[in-house]
Amino acid sequence: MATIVLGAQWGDEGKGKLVDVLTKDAKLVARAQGGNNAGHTISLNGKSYHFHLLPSGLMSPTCQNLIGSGVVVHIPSFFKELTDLEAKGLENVRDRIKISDRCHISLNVHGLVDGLEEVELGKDSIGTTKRGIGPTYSTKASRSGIRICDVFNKKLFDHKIRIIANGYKKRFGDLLQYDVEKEIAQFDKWRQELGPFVTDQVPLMAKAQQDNLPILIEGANALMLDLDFGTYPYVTSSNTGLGGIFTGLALNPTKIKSVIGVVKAYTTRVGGGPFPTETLDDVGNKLQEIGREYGVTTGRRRRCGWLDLVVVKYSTMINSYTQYNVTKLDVLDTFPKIKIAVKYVIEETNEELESFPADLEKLAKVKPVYHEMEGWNTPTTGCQSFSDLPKNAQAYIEFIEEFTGVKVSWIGTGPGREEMVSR
Ligand code: 2SA
Ligand code: GDP
Ligand code: MG
Repeated sequence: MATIVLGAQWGDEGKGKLVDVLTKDAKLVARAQGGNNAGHTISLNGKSYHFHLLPSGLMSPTCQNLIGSGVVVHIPSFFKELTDLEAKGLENVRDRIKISDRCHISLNVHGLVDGLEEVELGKDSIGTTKRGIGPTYSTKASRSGIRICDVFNKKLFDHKIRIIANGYKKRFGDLLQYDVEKEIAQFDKWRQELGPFVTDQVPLMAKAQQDNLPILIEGANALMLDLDFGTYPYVTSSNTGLGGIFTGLALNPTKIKSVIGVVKAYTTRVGGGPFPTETLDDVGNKLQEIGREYGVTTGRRRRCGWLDLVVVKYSTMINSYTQYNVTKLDVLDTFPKIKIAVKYVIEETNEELESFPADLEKLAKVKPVYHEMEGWNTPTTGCQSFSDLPKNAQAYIEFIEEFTGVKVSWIGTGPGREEMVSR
């Protein structure tokens, strides 16, 4: 049976930590979408482990891991991440990771083009991670992409990469400082080393499901960055919602045990795009500082604001969460008053919106309506059970449950593996 972990807001909710907590019961941990734009941090015994492209299931020494076919793979980053994790003391990582032969390759040229496209957009830039995610998925959709299986056919690979390079050269001219022959030579080096990691994911997933193995699926990025349901065009280029799990893995929908929505106790966003509850005052700065809200991949400062239940409810309608993990509750420990957005209104017309709007111009005019609650002014870190939490913190969690109709089964009270209240 499969457990799916998905981000319910704009990412960095703490999915990696929940995956780490649940990995002890899993035999296979799989990623289905995104690439090395993701950044999942796991803290254990005072050490921090960073995952970008690899599944966080590598933390458990007994767990097999899979990079599913919907993921875009930057090969140098794959090897660098393996080496970094080994240097931190994780054992047998190379024996516990497989990559689907259907994954598309993210080339160095895709990363360069990502940067040039952002410059072209000027003030409207998306604020991408510049990891080449958008260009790689564009190449895939335009049917000129290179898949992992193509790497092992040198003639085909060299032909395809030259076509991609030529196309970009025509578009960007001298702005594109890229030597295709150098990247071809790098692949000549990687080819042999890559071989043992590559697998046909379809029978692997089928067998795991036939054998009823506990499978854990790790979402990357989050619903509001979904290519179809997010704040388009300020999104990433994959389906980060439930749909992306099916296109990126051969998963039997009747074998899903739960879909866990990870909800940060406040909201953050990294990069450009609308963010109705963003607070640029002291509250935003305090959340940013206490929550240590910096991008794991790019080091960028994350924008911060109060919890937005309009977003969480919208996300829930799309992803059908069976449970939530509310994370970083401890970050709110010292706030005397805490606000939660419960609806949006457009002030000039007094129109109340039913759901999160598609139209960004409309979204720019919305004013969140807040429900204000008393803070708890008591540390939550170290609480072992729900009843240990201060009464006002319990009320905060219960408010989320009543508003959305979804049970909060885990509450994060610190970055460490043990700093998690289960109910
Ligand atoms: P991209 O690079 O094409 O996927 O960027 C498109 C948008 O998606 C956002 N995005 C992210 N948002 C939050 N966290 C992400 N991962 C890293 C992290 C980000 C970092 O864990 O901190 O280190 O900056 C992530 N990846 C992509 C991105 O900001 C754009 O808004
Ligand atoms: P992900 O992309 O959803 O996996 O999240 P990130 O790893 O990018 O960002 C979450 C950050 O918050 C990481 O640095 C985690 O170590 C940290 N974190 C996760 N859960 C908690 C929590 O409950 N409390 C605190 N204080 N930090 C947490
Ligand atoms: Mg992250």
